[in-house]
Amino acid sequence: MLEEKQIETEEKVNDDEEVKFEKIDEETEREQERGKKDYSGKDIQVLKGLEPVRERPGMYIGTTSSRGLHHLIREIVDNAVDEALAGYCHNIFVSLEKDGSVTVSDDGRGIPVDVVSDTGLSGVETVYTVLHAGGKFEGSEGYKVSGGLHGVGASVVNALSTQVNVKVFKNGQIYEIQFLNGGHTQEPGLHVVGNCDPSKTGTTVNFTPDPSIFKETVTFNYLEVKEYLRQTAYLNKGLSLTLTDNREEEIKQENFCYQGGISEYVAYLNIGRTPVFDNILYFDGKSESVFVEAAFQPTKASSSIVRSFCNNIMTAGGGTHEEGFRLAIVRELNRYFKFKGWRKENEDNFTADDIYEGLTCTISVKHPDPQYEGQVKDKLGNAEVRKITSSIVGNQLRDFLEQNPKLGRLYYERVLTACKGRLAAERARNQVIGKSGVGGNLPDKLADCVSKNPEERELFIVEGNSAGGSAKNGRDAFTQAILPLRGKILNIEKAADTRIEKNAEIENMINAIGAGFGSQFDITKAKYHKVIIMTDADVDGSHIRILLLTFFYRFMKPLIENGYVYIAQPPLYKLTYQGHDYYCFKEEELPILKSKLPQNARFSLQRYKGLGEMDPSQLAETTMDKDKRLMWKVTIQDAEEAELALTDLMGDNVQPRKEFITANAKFVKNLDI
Ligand code: TSJ
Repeated sequence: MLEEKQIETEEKVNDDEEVKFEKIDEETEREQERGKKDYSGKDIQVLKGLEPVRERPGMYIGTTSSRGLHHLIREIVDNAVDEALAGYCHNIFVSLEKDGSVTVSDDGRGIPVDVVSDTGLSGVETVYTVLHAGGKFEGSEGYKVSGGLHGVGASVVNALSTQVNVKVFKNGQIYEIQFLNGGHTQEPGLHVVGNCDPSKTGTTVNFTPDPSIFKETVTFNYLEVKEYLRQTAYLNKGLSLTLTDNREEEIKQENFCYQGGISEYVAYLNIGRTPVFDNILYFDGKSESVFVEAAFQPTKASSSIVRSFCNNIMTAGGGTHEEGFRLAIVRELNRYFKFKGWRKENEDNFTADDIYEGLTCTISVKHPDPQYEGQVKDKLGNAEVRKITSSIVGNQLRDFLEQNPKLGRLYYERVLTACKGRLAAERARNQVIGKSGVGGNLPDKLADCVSKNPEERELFIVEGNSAGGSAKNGRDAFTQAILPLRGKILNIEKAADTRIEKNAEIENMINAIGAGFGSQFDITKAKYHKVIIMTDADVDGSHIRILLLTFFYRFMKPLIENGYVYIAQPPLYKLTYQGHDYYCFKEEELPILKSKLPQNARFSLQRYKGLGEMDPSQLAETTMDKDKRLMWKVTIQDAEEAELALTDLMGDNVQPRKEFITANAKFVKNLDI
């Protein structure tokens, strides 16, 4: 699946400030260009249109990394999907070619070839040379629910390609047009190159991404394209998408076509989870030009999976469609459970958390005028969608439950289990927190820092008492706090939610961070904006890191999501030469350092086996000093890997376990090479 959450953040920052200078530069550069080359009138027009895209590709596709490269395929495929949404296209083919280009073709009506009055160009040329041209010549039927992250489309792909070739099969004729070097139309423009069977219609596009734009890579990743096509197939039931890889000797081809649409998507997401019952509930409907589909199935898993989309674009930030769905199922299930007498009138309603535990759902809406919100514009904002989704899902769920009381009962039992777990956890938490409100008492072992500003406060979680002592003596006591952990912390894989805070080490961390844990965790109360795990660069250290990461992932997830969790990287070697100390953080740095010394230089080398071997000043200088240290910010992916690694660590056989940690966990690899 193409995940877009991070795309926009990087390059959009400070756009406003730069614009003025950009404009001037752009203008002078264009003057120079004109002087240099003899462009035809048409070329200049095209250049003017697409030049901004080449100058600031990030503005149009978010990033020029590998992710942005794959976005090109998406932009083109989305056009063909639009044709499928309009009901005219049933098959889409995507081929990764040997020469580095991509071919996308469909069996739709073919892009219009007639002249568009607005632009004076053929439909095909308009689509490819005018920014935001999409939808301008839309037919009368239906609305355009064009996808595309930024809704920009084919012209942007053209601007960022060295070559684009478009063939349209229509009216028994084959039309062709070629663009070179970022959108320069080649003479004779759109022209007829032959005849075809009048029943054959469609569009075929071949393009080659420009390596001077996509500096990181112009190689498409089969798996990434595949996941996007798979997702698109789930979201458009019955639409067939075929991916072919022509780049290797052995040609690879896969087809995705799901008659079950988003219900089949739920089944796919639930591979490896145990459903409460076999049925996947599916509801759909249309109101005020908004089409809503939702499919869901409860499982015995502890986490929920929610995938939502608007116009086939994933809305990772959720939004009004997710809210409407949630309102509907929480309301209707509670109403039904009480109506049945399973839940007594005087008992509390189940919370959304109870009802969502283990739930897998996909929600897809089609909206003629979607509004996206949030920093990365991945949250659906249209307010009316909340009510529309809620009433469509609510009414149909009500009918479904009335007709399927057995499934209703199973659902009730699942929700009751979740509720009991939640209440038990709350009781346990109250016992711990009890007397002194959130966070309980500060742990005795914590050497806190002086500053009261969470933004500059750092909490070092340090393995072992001796290292803890060094860290305490070497720290900057104004901003750096030390919490030593003794021995192995509780293995949370085994511990139920209710037992978790009974463990002294875990309790200490919860109290030191001061923001609660689990569903009650409140990131705004976190007393440190950097929580730094400082463990030895050996296998035991790796194990403790895995446990800590898994703990944060399960019980303080926002801490990771907000980028507050770090792993300190202590050096592996200290080389002393002529009274100066040089530290190596990675194995491969050592030979490089040695090669820089004069021949026959006399130096001494110390290999650090653990944090405990460093004296306070060394530790402070190498691992804690804000200017010199090497730290690694933990991502959700890291934590997920840690969780997986932990699951595999649970066997009783120690040796394979150790091998596993060393081989599989990325954060271990980075440290232990
Ligand atoms: F735009 C594009 F180049 F990215 C592209 C467009 C790429 C691919 C692979 C397919 C398409 C495309 C466009 N397929 N089908 C269409 N259909 C139209 O553009 C079209 C056809 C007829 C009418 C009409 O009202 O008669 C309207 C449209 C938008």
